[in-house]
Amino acid sequence: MKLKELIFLATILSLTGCADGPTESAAEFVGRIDKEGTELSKELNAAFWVRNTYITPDTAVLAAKAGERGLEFESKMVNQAKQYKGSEMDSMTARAIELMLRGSSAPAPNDAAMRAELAQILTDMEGQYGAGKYCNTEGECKELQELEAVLADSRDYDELLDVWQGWRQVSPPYRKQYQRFVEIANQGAQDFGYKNLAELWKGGYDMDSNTFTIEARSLWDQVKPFYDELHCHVRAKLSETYGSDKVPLDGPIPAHLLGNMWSQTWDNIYPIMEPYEGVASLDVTAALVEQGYDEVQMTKTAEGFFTSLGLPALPDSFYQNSMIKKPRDRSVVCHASAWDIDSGNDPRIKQCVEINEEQLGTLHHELGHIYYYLMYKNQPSVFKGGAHDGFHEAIGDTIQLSMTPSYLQKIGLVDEVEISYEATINKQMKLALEKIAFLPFGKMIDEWRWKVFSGEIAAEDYNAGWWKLREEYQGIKAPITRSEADFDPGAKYHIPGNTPYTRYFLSFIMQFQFHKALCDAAGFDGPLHECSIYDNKAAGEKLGNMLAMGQSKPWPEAMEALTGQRSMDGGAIIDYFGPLNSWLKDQNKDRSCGW
Ligand code: X8Z
Ligand code: ZN
Repeated sequence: MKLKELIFLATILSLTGCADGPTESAAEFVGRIDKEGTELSKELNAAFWVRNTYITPDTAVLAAKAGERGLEFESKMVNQAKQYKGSEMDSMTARAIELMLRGSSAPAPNDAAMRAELAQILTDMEGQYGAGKYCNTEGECKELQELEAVLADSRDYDELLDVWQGWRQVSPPYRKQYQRFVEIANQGAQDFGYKNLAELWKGGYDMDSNTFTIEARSLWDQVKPFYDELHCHVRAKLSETYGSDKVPLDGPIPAHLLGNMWSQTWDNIYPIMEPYEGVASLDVTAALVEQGYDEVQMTKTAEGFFTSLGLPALPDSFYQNSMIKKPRDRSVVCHASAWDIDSGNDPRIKQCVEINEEQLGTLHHELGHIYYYLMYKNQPSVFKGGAHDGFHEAIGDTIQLSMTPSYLQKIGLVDEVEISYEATINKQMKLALEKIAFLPFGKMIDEWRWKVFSGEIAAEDYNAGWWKLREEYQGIKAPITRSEADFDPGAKYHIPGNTPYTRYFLSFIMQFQFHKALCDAAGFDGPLHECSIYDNKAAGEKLGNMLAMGQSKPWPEAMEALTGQRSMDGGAIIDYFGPLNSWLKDQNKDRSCGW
């Protein structure tokens, strides 16, 4: 090395403090990051919020710049945190440093130009998705929510196909950017000390990444036989509806017939699947519309469940600052989200609320995030987070499992509650089409990304790799020929939005575990699917105490505080659906299942 280079290196080292070791104690470092991080995140959130609720070239500039500053902060923080590895410190400081070293979903590379490019790409991809539209040959244009409504309600094979392929035209323009994102974020992961971004993502669960992979796989193995029964029955019914030339009885199901743009939940085709016609058909959407619910009332209904448990009312600022109605005059990112702005003092949701049952469910989901924010508000900023990301996703959904017919009757959304075997099977079918159908989808998205990040799926094979996993896990297939000119993974929000997805798979399993534990706490004695914890303060206290822990402790401790178990377990979801599982086995006994 030449003298000039040596001097340069020495200057850099002394600037970053590497040459002499850390200049502050580990506890002082954590305290300083807490303070600086809180300040910075307030500012960055402001920029990202405006970007998400007002997509223009100007807000892209603001958000990308903010993102760049966030990445710079992260990069410095991680490089400093590394210096404390192996030093003596109290357990709380050690936990804080461990969490810092985990990095984020798009970890910052050491190189400043790469950080700028990363922030730019992420801002741009999310914006393109958010502003996406499909204009058909007649020149009629539809936004995502309108296209989703066609997928949900139409039973016309060709019309479904048109919107299915139409929405997928949004993503090829950012396929190249995604490829570049993978390169840069992998560099970030390596700068943090991981092999690649997949290893970093899998490293966020208080166990080594291999153990986590095995754990997630074994949860899937636990529930797969039930999924296979559901798939078999749904395929048979769709074959009756569309004909066996369109839906052959021995292969995967065409992906546009399942009532959802991504075939991730299938409850929209419940009318085709209803086991006992007309029994206990609860039309919550009709009740909401008839009773003139608006967006605020829908949100207050969801809030009412949380407060019935003894959790606090939402602050006034929540209603003032949230976006719960789709603006008419501009593009926004409609994909629902919850925001912890100003460290628990200004929580907000962003959702293009429509007056229907599904959106009421999503409001509960989002408020689950909001109540987590409120309950861990007094933790230091590094501990503000779910015990793991699946916990954060599971809270609102756990509450939804308590929205039983009796609860809906209590709040005036259904007239009378029918109690019979047939009513139970119908109710379980509707829920299984949402919760069980989702499981392989929840699992495969990150299977794809893990392979993309590790290089097992090459950039030239993004689309083929995607459909291979769609078929393997979900037993579905693309309804028309796809090629590498397409970028079908990119037509799902979480890919351009870069939100890890295994969290939802875990959540869909754990929410039944949580529901069971809360029903026990409430002293409920009966079949799990009949339990509602509405108005029960004992259950609320148990939930609130777990939420208040944030991520201050490894997740098995939070799990134990709530359920008494220290691991994730698919037993509760299988138990819950016991009656439907037997019913499906009986229906399928003369069918040949599998694909
Ligand atoms: O993205 C979400 C939430 C926001 S965290 C609306 N969900 C996943 C999805 O829509 O794909 C909730 C369930 C799965
Ligand atoms: Zn969520």
